[in-house]
Amino acid sequence: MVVLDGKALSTTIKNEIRIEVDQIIAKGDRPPHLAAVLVGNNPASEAYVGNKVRSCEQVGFSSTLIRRPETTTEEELLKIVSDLNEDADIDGFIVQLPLPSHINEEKVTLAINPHKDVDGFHPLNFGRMAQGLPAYLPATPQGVLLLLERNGIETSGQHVVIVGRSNIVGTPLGILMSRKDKMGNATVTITHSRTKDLAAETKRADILVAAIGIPNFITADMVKEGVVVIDVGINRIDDPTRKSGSRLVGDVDYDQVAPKSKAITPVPGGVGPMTVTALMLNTLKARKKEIRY
Ligand code: L34
Repeated sequence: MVVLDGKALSTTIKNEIRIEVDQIIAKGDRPPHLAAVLVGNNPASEAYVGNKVRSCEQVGFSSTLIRRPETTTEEELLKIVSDLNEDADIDGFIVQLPLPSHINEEKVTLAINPHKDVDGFHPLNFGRMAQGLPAYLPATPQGVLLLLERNGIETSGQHVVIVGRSNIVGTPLGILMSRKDKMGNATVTITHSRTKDLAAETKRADILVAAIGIPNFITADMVKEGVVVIDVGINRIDDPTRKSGSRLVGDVDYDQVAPKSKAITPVPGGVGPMTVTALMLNTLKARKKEIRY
């Protein structure tokens, strides 16, 4: 069994990005600049955005964190988005989700200039991705593909079973892995809460992706021997033995499933750091205006 170490790989890739940034600066150009908008005080969002800002420092990017209270109106947020769209010093930006319930996430996403949409959440980027055209790819699916690629895991001809159909993970990952492209050419099954016999589906997976948001949902009886397991879930559960009172677990029961797996991602330290690193790659692409349309 191989542990797919997302934390170590993200350090490697960030060092590669750093070399490119140093070259940009050596030419007398400015480094890439990412902005992140964080509305409210969701502790998970705070941690994720904190990791993004820290990663910017590690790769030599400029970063701007725009924090606004939970009470921010949709109109105020749309004004921030419009200002970032106009700001020539900002190569790309993200609005961290989820947003407070009084703000329409779809409206905010649509307001982002697709050329600065380093999250790849704008329908224009999503549609272009689905058609195999140059586009910003969403960070978590891109991070998963990088983790597979850099660990020499073949996807062509493999049966990939994805549990979860969200707009930011399950659906785009299914599209990317079934496309005729690098890290594609897989036969993809997308399963969800209405799937009739879930275990029958997951047991057929050569590569199983869990992205449902339910702690320890995938158990040993649901996978075949030799499966590659990608655990996208990050769930905080109570643990009185920790001084924080809690710990992070994935959607996969790691202790049970790992012994049956050929390779498996840990939580934390698996897909999460790769998501952040994929965002750094998109921001570098934005600085280099690599995605043209
Ligand atoms: N706009 N909203 C927007 N873009 C995104 O790409 C995200 N996502 C998801 C939630 N909302 C978003 C993230 O940034 C999930 N996500 C994310 C980012 C980083 C990590 C996990 C999810 C991460 O760094 N995980 C660490 C542990 C972090 C902790 O201690 O809580 C890990 O090792 O898995």
